[in-house]
Amino acid sequence: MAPPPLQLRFLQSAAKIDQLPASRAEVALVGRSNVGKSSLLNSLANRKGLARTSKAPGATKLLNIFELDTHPGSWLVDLPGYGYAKVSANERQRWRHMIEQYLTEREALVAVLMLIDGEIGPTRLDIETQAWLHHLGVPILYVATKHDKVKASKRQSRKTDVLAKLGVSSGVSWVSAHKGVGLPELRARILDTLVGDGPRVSD
Ligand SMILES: Nc1nc2c(ncn2[C@@H]2O[C@H](COP(=O)(O)OP(=O)(O)OP(=O)(O)O)[C@@H](O)[C@H]2O)c(=O)[nH]1
Ligand SMILES: [Mg+2]
Repeated sequence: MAPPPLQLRFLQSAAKIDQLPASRAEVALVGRSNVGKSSLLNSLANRKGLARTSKAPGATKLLNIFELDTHPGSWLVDLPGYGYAKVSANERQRWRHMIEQYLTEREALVAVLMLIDGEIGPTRLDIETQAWLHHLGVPILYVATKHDKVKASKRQSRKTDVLAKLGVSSGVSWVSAHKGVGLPELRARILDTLVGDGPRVSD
């Protein structure tokens, strides 16, 4: 049976990991600014205003923690995006440090959801981030967003292209936060990772 929307509750925001309480397990949303991280989090919970979203990149500025009400201590963590050129160099550096510190030092991190813009495909920065996550040894669950923006006639070739660029043969969840595509499967994958048998990563 498909799992219902995740019962997520906003717990707190933080600029540094030492401001966070201990948790049992965490999955973080990682990806370019504007790729749809916060929108996806909202649609996983089926609650529009839970995480702040915006047409303009740079909506998420802190580590934002959401706890599964059904499993206290199990978190989804919404991170700021990377690659946003229009903020000051200082601010960009600060975000980068915050994301890197979180991903390298947070012990309860069990996997990341790495979001790729389905309309654009993996960018050079996405591939660099992927390599860095591999280097850190963090399991990656791939998600391609904005399925609704890819024309039906292009979907098959785009799916093949995304797999090829990521260098995997399967394991990319295609979703649309706006149309609800792919959400039940992704919820199941996340629950497995956070409270079940561990991450179902691609090869
Ligand atoms: N068409 C379509 N647009 C989407 C989808 N998901 C997100 N968007 C749009 O993409 C824009 C960015 O969404 P956010 O969820 O704020 O992106 P983000 O990755 O959290 O961005 P930062 O917080 O800046 O890192 C918004 O205008 C969303 O409405 C989707 O599935 N389909
Ligand atoms: Mg965001």
